[in-house]
Amino acid sequence: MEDLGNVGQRDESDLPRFGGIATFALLPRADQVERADVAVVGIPFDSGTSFRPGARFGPTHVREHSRQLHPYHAIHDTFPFRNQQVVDAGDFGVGPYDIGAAVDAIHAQARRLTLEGTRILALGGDHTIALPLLRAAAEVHGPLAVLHFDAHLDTWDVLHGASIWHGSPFRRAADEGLLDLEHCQHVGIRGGIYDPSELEDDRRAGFRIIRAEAFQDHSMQDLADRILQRLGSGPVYVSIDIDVLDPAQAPGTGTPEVGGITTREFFAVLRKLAGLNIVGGDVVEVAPAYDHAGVTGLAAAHTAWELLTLMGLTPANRSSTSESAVGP
Ligand SMILES: [Mn+2]
Repeated sequence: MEDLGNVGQRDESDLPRFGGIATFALLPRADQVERADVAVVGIPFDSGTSFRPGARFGPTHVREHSRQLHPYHAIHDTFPFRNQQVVDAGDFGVGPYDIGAAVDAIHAQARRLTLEGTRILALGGDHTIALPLLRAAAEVHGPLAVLHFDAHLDTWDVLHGASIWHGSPFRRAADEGLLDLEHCQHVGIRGGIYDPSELEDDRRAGFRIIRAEAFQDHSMQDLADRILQRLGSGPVYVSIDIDVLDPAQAPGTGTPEVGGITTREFFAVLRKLAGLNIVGGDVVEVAPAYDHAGVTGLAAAHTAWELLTLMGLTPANRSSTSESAVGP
């Protein structure tokens, strides 16, 4: 592989992986390199949560459990930190009291990065943060195909008088014209709904649904093929709510739902999605107070690494890097 001069993970010979301050995957900080293709940012905000709070502590928890992520991805035969410059850009500044002000603050900080050509992988935070991130990404790329892994639809309208909360980001995004309504896909849905009209609303917001039960009835290849067909070749935003996983594999989250998918199923499908034009993404809803032995932190950190790997295999990145960087 051609040496692109990108700075990768901290050298282990100086300090073991368990020592030192934890940037995501022990990657350089944004201020340690000249430019970034992808910035991992933490967004410590959970005031849009409808049930158990605590996702504001997610970014720190995920970083702490990302120390064991390695430089080589064996399935894709690629080095995700070598074919693109990935940095940890720290946390966005965001206050907990005013959801509207917080969303504006996240948008302003995300916009600064996206206008520089840096793609964002955000660590939440609750799912509210997807709305300002979608606004920033759509401003650069136009309407987005959203690939959304979650136990819940998150296309609901108003709750307790709030139109912006962690159950509404994709409804608001559709209303604002940020989504490509022909190319959005939910995966892993199984949460409770009050009325079938919610499913009609969801369809109008541009989504089709692969429920969690489909992982029992279909092969991983079939599911990946359906996803790829639905998303198409335009710009894709990947939003991952850690509650898509079964609570046995990710207990540390705000609105757990039993009957979820496993990390093995999840990664099997994710790894069949190379070639998508991923322009941004998030891993949200990690609430460490409900975690045990770092199980959720590890799942989220590894999920972010899988997503970063896919971002390194996007068509734009492939054309600007060596041919040998391309995985299967
Ligand atoms: Mn969600």
